[in-house]
Amino acid sequence: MRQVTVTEHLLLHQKKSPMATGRFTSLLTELILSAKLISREVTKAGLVDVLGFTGETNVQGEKVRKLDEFANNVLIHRLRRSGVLCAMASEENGDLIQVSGDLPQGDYILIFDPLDGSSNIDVNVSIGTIFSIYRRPLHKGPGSPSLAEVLQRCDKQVAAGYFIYGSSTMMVYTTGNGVHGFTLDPSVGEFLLSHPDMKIPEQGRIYSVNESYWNYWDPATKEAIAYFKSTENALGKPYSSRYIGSLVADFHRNLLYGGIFMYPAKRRPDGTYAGKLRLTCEAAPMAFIVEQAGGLATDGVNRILDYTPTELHQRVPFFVGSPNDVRTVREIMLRSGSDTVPGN
Ligand code: FBP
Repeated sequence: MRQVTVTEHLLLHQKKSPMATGRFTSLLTELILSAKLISREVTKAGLVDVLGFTGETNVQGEKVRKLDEFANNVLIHRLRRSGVLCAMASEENGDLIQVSGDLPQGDYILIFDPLDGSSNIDVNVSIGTIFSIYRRPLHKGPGSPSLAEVLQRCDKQVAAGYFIYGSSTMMVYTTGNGVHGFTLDPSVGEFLLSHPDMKIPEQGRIYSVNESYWNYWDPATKEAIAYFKSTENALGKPYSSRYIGSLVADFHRNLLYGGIFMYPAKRRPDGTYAGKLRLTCEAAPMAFIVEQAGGLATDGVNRILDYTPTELHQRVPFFVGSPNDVRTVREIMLRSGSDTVPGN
């Protein structure tokens, strides 16, 4: 296959995608440089002092890992200088990250999870960086965007993607014209097209969920998980159980093989239910990608892309993958009247 770089791919798709403007290309170029710097640090993690914790605690109340902080700093530093952003938001930062006045600005908004799969960071298991891009709504006057301008309906994303740092480093992204995968060739330092026009199989054969939370799920959720383990399902035999504990890695495998990743809502001490994964920097970008690949993404019932975030770090129950499987979960949740799903 002729070697096609990301920039070339964007230019090739210029006609089809209003996104392929020089400004978007420079945004993607800075994201790609950041990912190369993060990938280099991840691959030599055991040799340099980037394993373990920084001693800080992030806005999620989680202890910050050195590699997470490294990735976050690299992305903020590089993207601030892209000249095409007006604001950023990171899973690691409580508030919006403003692109200060003396640097050229643009009208793109970038939301990202600098290093997804934090429980796997220090143990050489695949992790990733997730990104989601919006345009600033038409606005009057100078000044940085307000939170309301950033928290747009999730189907307003103009691009989304992830980098996966695994046996190879890959980039998978969409601008609304299908999903395309590129593999980093370390010998030339370029991401080259390796998976054009990715499509998720209609029918899955893998289910990915952390079953240790069984006792925190509501009956409808348990019924849905039991479906994938039973012999009475669409396959006529149990789906294969695979759970890496890195959303990017579990999602990527299911995108290629067909399957469903689930992070259902868990019951909290006060008896209410809540999801774990963040809507803006995890669920929404993965939902845009999977739908562009022919799949579906819901909170069990409602389409993730129909959500309008109410806060930057809002969490949602998340079910994503092959359409037949996500639809099945929805039917079970509606039939059993799950009270974990907003508005159900
Ligand atoms: P981070 O972005 O902080 O890593 O959190 C998200 C995540 O690690 C996902 O990648 C993964 O799917 C999930 O949390 C694992 O959670 P759990 O350990 O509860 O199964």
